[in-house]
Amino acid sequence: MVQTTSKLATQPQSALNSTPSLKSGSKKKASSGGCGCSSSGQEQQDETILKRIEKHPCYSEEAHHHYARMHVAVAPACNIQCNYCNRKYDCANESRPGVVSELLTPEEAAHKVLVIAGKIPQMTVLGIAGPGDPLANPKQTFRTFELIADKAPDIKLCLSSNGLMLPEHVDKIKELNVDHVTLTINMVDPEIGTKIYPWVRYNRKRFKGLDAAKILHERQMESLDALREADILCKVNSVMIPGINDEHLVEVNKVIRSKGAFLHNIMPLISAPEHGTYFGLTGQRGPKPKELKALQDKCSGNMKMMRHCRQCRADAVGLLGEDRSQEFTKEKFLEMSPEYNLEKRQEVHTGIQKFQEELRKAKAKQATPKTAANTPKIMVAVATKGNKLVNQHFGHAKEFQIYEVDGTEVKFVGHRKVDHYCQSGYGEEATLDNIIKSIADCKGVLASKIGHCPQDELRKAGIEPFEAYDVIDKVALDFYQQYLEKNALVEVGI
Ligand code: CLF
Ligand code: SF4
Repeated sequence: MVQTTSKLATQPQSALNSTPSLKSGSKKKASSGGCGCSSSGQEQQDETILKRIEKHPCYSEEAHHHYARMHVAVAPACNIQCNYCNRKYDCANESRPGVVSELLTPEEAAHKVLVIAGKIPQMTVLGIAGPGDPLANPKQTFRTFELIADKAPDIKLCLSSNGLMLPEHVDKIKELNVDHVTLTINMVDPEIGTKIYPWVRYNRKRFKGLDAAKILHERQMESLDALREADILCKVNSVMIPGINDEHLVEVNKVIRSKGAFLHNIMPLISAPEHGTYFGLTGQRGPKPKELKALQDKCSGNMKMMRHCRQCRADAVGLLGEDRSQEFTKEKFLEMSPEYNLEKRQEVHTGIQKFQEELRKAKAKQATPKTAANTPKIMVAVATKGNKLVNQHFGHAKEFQIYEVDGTEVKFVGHRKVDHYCQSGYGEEATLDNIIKSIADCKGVLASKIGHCPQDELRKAGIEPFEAYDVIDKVALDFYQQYLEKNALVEVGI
């Protein structure tokens, strides 16, 4: 076992909350364009887009380690029926099924945002994602955005919709400066749509079967066009439903790409009888992590894939991997005073940016480990509280981030939710079994501390425990080197 600690890793919180000590004198690397020209229009465009997403934890994988989002549940109604939703719970197009959020008025929502903007200055994005469809509730949705844009101008506004009513509202969305819109598109073939959507309400009429799916499909395609024309960044969520649209999502990916979508988020169907949904009651299964990854890999050559989605609730608060919504229930936040302070927030964001710069420099300095010619790709599970660091005890992790490592590159590929092992100071055997099952495809688990008992059990399952407190990339590469040596894949002296 190796214990590593760098200067960078010892000061993440100070870097977030005060002016960091390292100078940021390095020149920005030109992004790699195919022609090698450093000032092409394409590069300028890339830079502009990077600027637009750099603080959005869903649109930028990098940002999700440092910045938080919050949702306000102001939109109860919906205009379609999805077979994975029973309308008692939050919209399953952006949420984990089975969750009920507290409904707010736009004024209550604005108060909540101003409270949280002060308490969690890393919160940079306000999303409206339910509990129904935001654009089936345009009055509440737009009133909330207006109030926030007026009182908290540095908070980015984000919207998620099934797309049925988006073409009518795209001008208003643009006018309010909502720069990020998510559409949930599960099919581009209405025949497949009939297996997902039993009905759609459009122009005050309810349509069923193929008619319903055709209307939804046409409106979703119009929505993609409208968002592209309005230069609004569009992410597409697709729910992967094995046996229904799993193979078809490759076609969906091609179509949305051709229509200018920026990012594709293929999410697993979560289906259980207790959710009372059609799919839950008929035994429709969700995909296994391996199946989901295989599909994401298949689509990744075509466009940017989102792999860090946490299927959050309609009143989610915090970093994507944490849920702080219970700290801000209606009862609690109505008693709190708004502490929004633009200057303080900007100070914290500058601290985060400097810390990110330090991380980039540390990564650039890092020597590439010695590797043999055909080194294998392996997966590792990481316990982290954020900041892109291995900085959490194994027993405290409620999820593990999963990285693919090949000796030179450390790539985030997903996460696995678990019950944390350490309950009131004691390890739970059954919980450990479940954790081991959920990370069974990983060769190592990286955490700041791992108890003796779980270490033994992890080893028995072929998962090597590795203790460190440092930048994830560095620890993963250190582990990889040890893994290769142990498996005699490195030729001595090369
Ligand atoms: Fe919310 Fe969605 Fe905006 Fe993000 S969530 S409205 S784009 S601010 Fe993000 Fe949550 Fe996944 Fe959605 S992790 S469910 S993708
Ligand atoms: Fe449920 Fe969302 Fe589908 Fe409406 S769009 S039925 S709220 S999952």
